Amino acid sequence: MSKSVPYFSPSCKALIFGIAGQDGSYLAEYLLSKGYEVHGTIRRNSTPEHQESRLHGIEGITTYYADLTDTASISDVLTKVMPDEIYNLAAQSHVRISFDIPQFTAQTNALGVLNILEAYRRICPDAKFYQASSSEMFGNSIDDDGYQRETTPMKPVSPYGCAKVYGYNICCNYRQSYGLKISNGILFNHESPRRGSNFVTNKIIKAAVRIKLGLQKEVELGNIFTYRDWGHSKDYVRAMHLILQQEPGDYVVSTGESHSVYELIRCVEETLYIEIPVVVNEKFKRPHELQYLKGDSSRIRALGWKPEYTFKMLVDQMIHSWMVHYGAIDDKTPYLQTR
Ligand code: F7E
Repeated sequence: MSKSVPYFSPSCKALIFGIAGQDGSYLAEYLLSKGYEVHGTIRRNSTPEHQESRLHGIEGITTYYADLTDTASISDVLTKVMPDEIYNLAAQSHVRISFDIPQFTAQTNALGVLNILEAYRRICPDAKFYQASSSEMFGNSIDDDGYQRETTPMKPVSPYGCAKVYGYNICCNYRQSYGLKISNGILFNHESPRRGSNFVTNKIIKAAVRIKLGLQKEVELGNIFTYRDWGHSKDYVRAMHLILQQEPGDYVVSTGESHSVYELIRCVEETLYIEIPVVVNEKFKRPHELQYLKGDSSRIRALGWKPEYTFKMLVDQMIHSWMVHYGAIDDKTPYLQTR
């Protein structure tokens, strides 16, 4: 254990809002490995087979139906669990879709945070609270040295970003007003084989594997000249936990490396020895685009955190996962033999 992480009791109880998501499922595994008792909320959807698909094979977690827009469900789960640590990872997380459903996005990503905070300060105010804040809050604001950091002004360019800024600010306000142990992780893009396939990394990689296997001819994309700082979700859930072991505060979590969507396509092409024909479809463009993200994570790195996955390792792992999914290789095949 790194020096900066104080001792925490192995009987610690964690409650993860949004446990069935990419980050929720990795965080559950990570906390279980540290001896936590792990509880989490899931949201009802019409295909029960998919509801907990990322949680299959994770033993020892307890799940509850709850929704950030349903205040009674939040109070109920907090009262039942009485957690030591609360992680709010629940959100409408797709930026382009937030332009189609802006009110739902605000109700969940903005007022939903307030709903949890209000219940938490009444029911279990001694707990620590982590809020999943996002680099999308910065919009096109960049410091002179080309990075975004904790002090960079927030100028969001999407309904998603605007709602996340509210979530961030209300967390800071409740920390100051009520002395609650609330922290924000300002996470830059983070991906994995568990990423939804309508986010650009997994959409491109899934299509590339299908092209390689003769199942698809091309991929339809929006703006491929934007830049993102892509890390691995597994590295980022370690950061979430580390943040809650500190004095309450706000931390950027990023790799500090930026690649364009076009560079990602080139990297996948070179790894699979294929060409990926791209058809631009306006449907996948956003009315207002965030052009460039590169995060300075010095503050959390000073606590001993650093990413273990490189961009290429992330891409290789995601390719491998789709190759296994389509039966082209078995899961014992090493990544470098996916070609
Ligand atoms: O888009 C471009 C798109 O949807 C990345 C979420 O986790 O990270 C994520 O938000 C870039 C954008 O992620 C397509 O225009 C081109 O410039 O994978 P994405 P995102 O919008 O950056 C932040 C930090 C969050 O907090 C969010 O929750 O790729 N792009 N063509 C496309 N994007 C998608 N999805 N689909 C396309 O066809």
